[in-house]
Amino acid sequence: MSQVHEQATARIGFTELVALLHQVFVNHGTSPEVAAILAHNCASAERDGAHSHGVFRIPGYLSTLASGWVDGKAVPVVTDVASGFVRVDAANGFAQPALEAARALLVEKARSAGIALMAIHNSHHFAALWPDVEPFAEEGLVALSVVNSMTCVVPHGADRPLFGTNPIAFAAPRADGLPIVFDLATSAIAHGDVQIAARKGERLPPGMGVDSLGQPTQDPKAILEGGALLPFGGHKGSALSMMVELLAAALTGGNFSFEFNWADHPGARTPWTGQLLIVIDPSKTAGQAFAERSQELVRQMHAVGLRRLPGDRRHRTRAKSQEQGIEIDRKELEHLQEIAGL
Ligand code: NDP
Ligand code: PYC
Repeated sequence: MSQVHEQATARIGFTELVALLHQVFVNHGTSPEVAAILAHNCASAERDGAHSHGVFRIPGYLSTLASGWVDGKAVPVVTDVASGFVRVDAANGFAQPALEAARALLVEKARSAGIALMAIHNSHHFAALWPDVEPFAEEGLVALSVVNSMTCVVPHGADRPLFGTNPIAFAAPRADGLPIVFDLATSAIAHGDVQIAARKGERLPPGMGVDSLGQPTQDPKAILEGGALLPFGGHKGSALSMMVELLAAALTGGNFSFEFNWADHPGARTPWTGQLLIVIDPSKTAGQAFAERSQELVRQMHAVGLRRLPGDRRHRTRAKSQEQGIEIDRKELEHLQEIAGL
């Protein structure tokens, strides 16, 4: 007797996934404008295989919206502070619509002054950071962004958690290829990946976190249930994480990762913090030469044997998704269709 097994995964086009997620967000309390930005962001992560911040995040977005912790209809307030400084109050909404609201002004300032920064506060960032910087490099600019999250990382040499997972993302144009982009948590592993490992019943590599007694553990559940993460690279990652707290919170006017209390909002998942972006116009120093110098650096890296640049895996996955559709867990897709009301 032949048995028909249902495929565990399905494929969906990027535009279709964006439309689906847009409907999900609108059905759960965001404005159509915010939904469009979040849907594009989340679908981009899924398309590029950035799974810890793709559709895996949807339940977290929806529970945080339902809890009233974040305003899904917030309208950001942009202030033109100085020749190289834009401030955005995200009005307790998501960070990406705040970035979008002031993006054109930031680029105009960077092109005029050579450098400009955007300080976003009163914002919730629940996504990968590379989508915030990569588009700047695609238009010839260098961009750096940092965002702080929620207390779950023990500073190097300390006993208890204080820092967030605090990612840093960087993007630079290069002459004959895709921009150079990296995006990394300053914790040894992103919180999202710990959740995914716990869900799959997998153990983590050594050195990622500690249990509730402060003892090293490879059990993701022990980290999530009263334990904590460690910074990557000991004192070095810890210093970078501290820098992110200073730039993303102290400088922007946002909360430090330890400063907000979501206990009164059961279901809240999104860190209420800040984000800093610095954008540089390299044509001010080197004309077109910067992108050529980037290309030369990459060439030399390859010449000494490097096979994988940061971003390569993501762009390979993107190309495959564009050719074959985005591969997504079938049950997850059916659930999204259900909550989108399709
Ligand atoms: P990874 O450790 O998976 O990757 C970090 C960077 O290194 C990526 O640019 C990646 O490129 C690159 N990379 C990975 N492995 C290699 C390798 N062997 N050789 C060369 N380059 C490599 O990311 P993290 O786990 O640190 O972070 C995951 C995501 O979580 C990020 O997008 C981050 O923004 C997000 N995050 C968001 C937070 C928030 O508050 N919003 C908080 C913390 C994390 P590639 O992508 O091509 O693999
Ligand atoms: O994966 O560490 C993480 C994270 C925190 C907030 C959003 N993502």
